[in-house]
Amino acid sequence: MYAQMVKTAGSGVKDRDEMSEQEQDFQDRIDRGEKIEPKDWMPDNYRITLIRQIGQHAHSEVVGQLPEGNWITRAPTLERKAILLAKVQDEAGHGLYLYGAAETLGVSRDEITEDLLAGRMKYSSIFNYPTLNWADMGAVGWLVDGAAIINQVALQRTSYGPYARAMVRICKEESFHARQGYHIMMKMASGTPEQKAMAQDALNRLWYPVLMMFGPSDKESVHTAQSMAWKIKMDTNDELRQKFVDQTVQQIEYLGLELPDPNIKWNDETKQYDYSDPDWTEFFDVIKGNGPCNVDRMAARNKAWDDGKWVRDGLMAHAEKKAAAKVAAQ
Ligand code: FAQ
Repeated sequence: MYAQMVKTAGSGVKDRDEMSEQEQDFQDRIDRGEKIEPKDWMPDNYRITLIRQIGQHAHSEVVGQLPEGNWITRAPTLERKAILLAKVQDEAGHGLYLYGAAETLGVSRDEITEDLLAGRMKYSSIFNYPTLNWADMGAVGWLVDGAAIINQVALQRTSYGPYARAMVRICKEESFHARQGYHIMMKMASGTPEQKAMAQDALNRLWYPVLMMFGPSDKESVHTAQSMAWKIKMDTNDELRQKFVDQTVQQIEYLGLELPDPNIKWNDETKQYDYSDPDWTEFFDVIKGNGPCNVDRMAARNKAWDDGKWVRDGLMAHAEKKAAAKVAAQ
């Protein structure tokens, strides 16, 4: 459905004189900072861009449960197990808020899930990397949720009302997620030499994949110009990535760990840290399906979808039976 809509839509940022009167009015509303609501008129491409971004965001929350869910049974203490369980459950909730926001745009959750399972929609590249040990639970919470927060705090001001409102609650929960991750890192970095080495290794392995979460460099980003004109995105990919680096370097230093990139250096002129770009060839390869865990992640999502069919069918049959009984009673 979403994929069909994309095929029929045009693309490219329009100059004002190329816009219809209706499109100009719409752009004026955006420029005034008004929120767009589900029943308001909107250009087809605005709707499609939102379905793509919100849908992919929802899929990321759900697929994102897999690398951490894998560690629930192996958490080192009961307290850590309870925290991780609550966090992973929150991610399912985030998926639900976001699928709900996408549904206000005229697609059903089933349709976009089928688009994901058929490879027509993406989810965040980061979840195609493995979580090898307990230190990775710290690094995921700290870095992955930390990166997600930087992106999502800005999205609380996005122009589409249901998406912006979903982000408010999600950001509150994400901040708990990032803190529990950083707490694991603090414990490990101040633990035995072996624990500190595990924390360093997790940081080193996840650093570049986390930088990739913000998307390709601004030069390579296809959607940024139009999405920013419509305030679907509030900052460019590189701006958010820089914010993340500037915030995280000091956290790494506080932990007493080594910087994962020898080129990270404070730049007195720009008042921000210089850093090395991730390997963009690897990024494009991962989003094409060739990352270390893409096959496993999609197999897990397909299995969950197939195994859940009897539940969905049962609920539908029950709803139909109830509706028929109501009609018969009238
Ligand atoms: N992974 O033109 P752009 C989380 C694709 S939530 C995969 O720059 P755009 C919480 C992009 O879709 C993490 N694909 O695209 C959590 C496009 O391809 P398309 C998810 C990527 O949309 C924590 C193409 O590349 N967050 O982690 C990625 O303007 C722990 C060109 O790129 C969101 O989704 C990528 N990293 O900017 C859960 C936030 N980057 O669609 C569990 C909302 C780019 O044309 C555990 N999304 N692509 O086929 C956004 O802000 C934007 O969509 C960006 C990408 C910034 C991700």
